[in-house]
Amino acid sequence: MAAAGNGAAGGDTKAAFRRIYDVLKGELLRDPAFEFTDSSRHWIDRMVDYNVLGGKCNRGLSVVDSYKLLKDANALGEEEMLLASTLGWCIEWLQAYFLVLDDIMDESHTRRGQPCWFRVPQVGFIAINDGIILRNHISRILRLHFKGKPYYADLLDLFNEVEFKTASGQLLDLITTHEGEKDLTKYNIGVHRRIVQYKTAYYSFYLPVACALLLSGEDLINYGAVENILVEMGTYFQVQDDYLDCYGDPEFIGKIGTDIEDYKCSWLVVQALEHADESQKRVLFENYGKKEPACVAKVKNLYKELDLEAIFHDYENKSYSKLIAGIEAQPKEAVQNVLKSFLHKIYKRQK
Ligand code: GPP
Ligand code: MG
Ligand code: MG
Ligand code: MG
Repeated sequence: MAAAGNGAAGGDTKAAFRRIYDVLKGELLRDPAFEFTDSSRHWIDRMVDYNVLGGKCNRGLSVVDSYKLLKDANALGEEEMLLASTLGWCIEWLQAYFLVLDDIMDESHTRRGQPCWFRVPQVGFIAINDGIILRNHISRILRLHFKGKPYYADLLDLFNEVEFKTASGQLLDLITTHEGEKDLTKYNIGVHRRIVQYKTAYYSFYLPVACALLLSGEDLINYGAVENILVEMGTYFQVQDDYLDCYGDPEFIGKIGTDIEDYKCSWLVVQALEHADESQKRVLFENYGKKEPACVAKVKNLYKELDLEAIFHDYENKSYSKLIAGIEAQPKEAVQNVLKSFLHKIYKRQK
């Protein structure tokens, strides 16, 4: 059997991973549901390319890398690579589904360097149904490639559970931001933590490693401590996302930040509230959550005055040390390697 892929997320792994995308998309396009008209098949083809591709694939590739580390193998056999990559792509599909809908809810403009899918002419609210189709593609992929495996039921349960957690986090994110009830005094680090753990950490960090564990024949019940570390890592990742929303270069991160305009309970506004004096707080109360560029500029100026950049870099260093200490307390070396490899993918990321 040909060995596919070598090294953690090396070029070969990426290319082999990418090839599996074409296989999976081909299978979905051959679905009897799209036999009747070419236009429906073309729509799905374009919609899937537009929304599933173009990201960093950190989540998807982490399934492959984690599986390799858990098996302590330099390379995977063809069948193992197919299974691990397929699960990786299921997470990329899940991410595409979330992003299509999140961009509508956040009224965002760009994603991965192109207009958000719902802003593409002739798409509009069809994007909502496309989101539902992307979600259902995951169940079809899992059925086609995993039905009959001893861990099939656990996989379905895992995806369902993680989707529920993410949607619950999205709900917290959205209702905390509720129009008409703007009250910055309710924003604090505890509220922020709850939102980001649910809306980001489970699907972005726990899910890839949990998929690799199930593939290795492990029972997730024995990995509660690993779950906790991954949720912490995901929290750090979303703090970076909040930071980049304001300080990232839109050209580079591929999206224009909307957190200030959207009145989000972002890590930055929570820090600003913690460090501001009374008059600075007044600036925040008067300008946060308003669409006018002048109001956004006032908030950004205040962030500068409070040197939130330095506060963020300090947070970043401390989070890293804490995560490494937690990882090194894990009894299994292979598990330590999985967690470290994931952490090093995101530490000090710029996009
Ligand atoms: C990221 O929040 C959270 C998600 C993409 C989860 C969405 C969940 C749904 C059930 C739709 P974000 O809005 O900060 O992300 P970004 O900055 O990438 O828009
Ligand atoms: Mg959002
Ligand atoms: Mg968003
Ligand atoms: Mg964001």
